[in-house]
Amino acid sequence: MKVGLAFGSNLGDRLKHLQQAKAYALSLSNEGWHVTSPLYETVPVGCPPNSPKFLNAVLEIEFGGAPKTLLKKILAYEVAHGRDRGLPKNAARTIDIDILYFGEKEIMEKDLLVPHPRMAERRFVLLPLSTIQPNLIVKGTGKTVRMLLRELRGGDGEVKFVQQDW
Ligand code: PH2
Ligand code: MG
Ligand code: MG
Repeated sequence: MKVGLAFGSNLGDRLKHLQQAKAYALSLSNEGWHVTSPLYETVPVGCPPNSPKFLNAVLEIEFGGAPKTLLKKILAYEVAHGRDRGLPKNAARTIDIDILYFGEKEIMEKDLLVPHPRMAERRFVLLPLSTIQPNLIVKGTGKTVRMLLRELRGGDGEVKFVQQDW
């Protein structure tokens, strides 16, 4: 199944955290298949005051297992790479990996909502995603990534291109 993952880091060596997470995601993907967005620097959205800026990117992999299996692996990876789950909501983090979509699946469980419930409102997700999946229809909205991005008005924070390859 084609799986979209969003990466974010705003603590420590942000680029290194994203690069390591990408290597991990590739290790989960069938034959290492993947498509990667460029890297963006983004203003924090819904984070505590004075939070540092993020680096964000998205990735698509081909995952053969179940969604819950992937979720467990991701959460374990985050904790093993310095993520402190005891901090307040949206506190600065070394690495955040979110499942954006999992093929065409719709999952509504208390620990896993797919597609990601806030992806349609987040420029820091939609802009990177539009570089790899502009015509993907986001379930629940009936709209493509490109349409959702166009509809976003200001106020959702700045998203600046950093580099193509990372
Ligand atoms: N992640 C959040 C909350 N706010 N803002 C930016 N710019 N980038 C993120 O990755 C991000 C955020 C929750 O995970
Ligand atoms: Mg997140
Ligand atoms: Mg997360």
